[in-house]
Amino acid sequence: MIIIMINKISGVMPALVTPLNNDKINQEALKKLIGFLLKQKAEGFYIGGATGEGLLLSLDERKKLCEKSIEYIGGECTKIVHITDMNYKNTIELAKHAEACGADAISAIPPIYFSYDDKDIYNYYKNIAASVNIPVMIYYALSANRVMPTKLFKRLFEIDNITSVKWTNSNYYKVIELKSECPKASVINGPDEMLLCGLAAGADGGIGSTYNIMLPTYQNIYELYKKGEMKKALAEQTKADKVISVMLNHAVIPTVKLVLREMGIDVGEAASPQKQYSKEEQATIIKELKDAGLEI
Ligand code: MN9
Repeated sequence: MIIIMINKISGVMPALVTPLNNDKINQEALKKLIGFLLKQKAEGFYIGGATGEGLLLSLDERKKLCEKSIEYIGGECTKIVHITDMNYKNTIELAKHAEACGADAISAIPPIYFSYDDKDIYNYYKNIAASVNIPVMIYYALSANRVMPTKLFKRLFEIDNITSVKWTNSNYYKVIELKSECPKASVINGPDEMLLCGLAAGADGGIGSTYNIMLPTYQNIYELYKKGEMKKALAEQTKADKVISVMLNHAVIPTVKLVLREMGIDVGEAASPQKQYSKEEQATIIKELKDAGLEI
């Protein structure tokens, strides 16, 4: 039996945007974006998830994204690679590939659109976990999944290398329950607009799309929360939420990409078939974001 050494996943980690050029990875911009976030002391990265548009990319591009991101990030930070594909064989191939590339963990969501019962979800994760010798993070996003009861999480966390969950869901009552029933589980907050709520419920960190453009704000929330300075933490969360409100009125990924381009990192447009804003729309959105307090 292989013993897996597992450090608890924690901290403030951007859900890395994938720089694209005609739906192909722009390696130079990827290096620049990672450098930009490392300079701001990102503790880890979530690669090729919803924000990274993994499900919209070809298998070859996803592998390249994984290889290059891990190479550019280097050894210090936590590297979590999202590996779900709509096709199960591809999922396992991506899981093994991520492990071979040096990922610290893989993350998966049951293929979106279809419906599953608890047994299907249990088997899905059990088989993925058995295919690698690195930790697995459950990606729990209600927009794509059915509700997973705490008893299902409990059974999943009995599997040695299932160690964490990315909680993209606003039910923090369930986070409190999960943390108390599964002490082993590391819970990573998904909704950026509620990082502080997640931390207050016991979350061990956060992963988010808007961390690409406001990382220091989320780091402040995390540090202030740890020091017990809740009023200041709430002020920082409110600052972030004003910006997020503007983004939610448009479309989050195309808007994050627009801001990064404005900051001088040419991450290109969101993958097809997502929105491409006209010049006028871009100017309006940037103005709204600046008015909401975003420093660009
Ligand atoms: O988990 C992201 N969730 C999704 C990460 O993409 C589904 C979040 O960072 C959101 O984009 C963000 C805005 O709602 O909270």
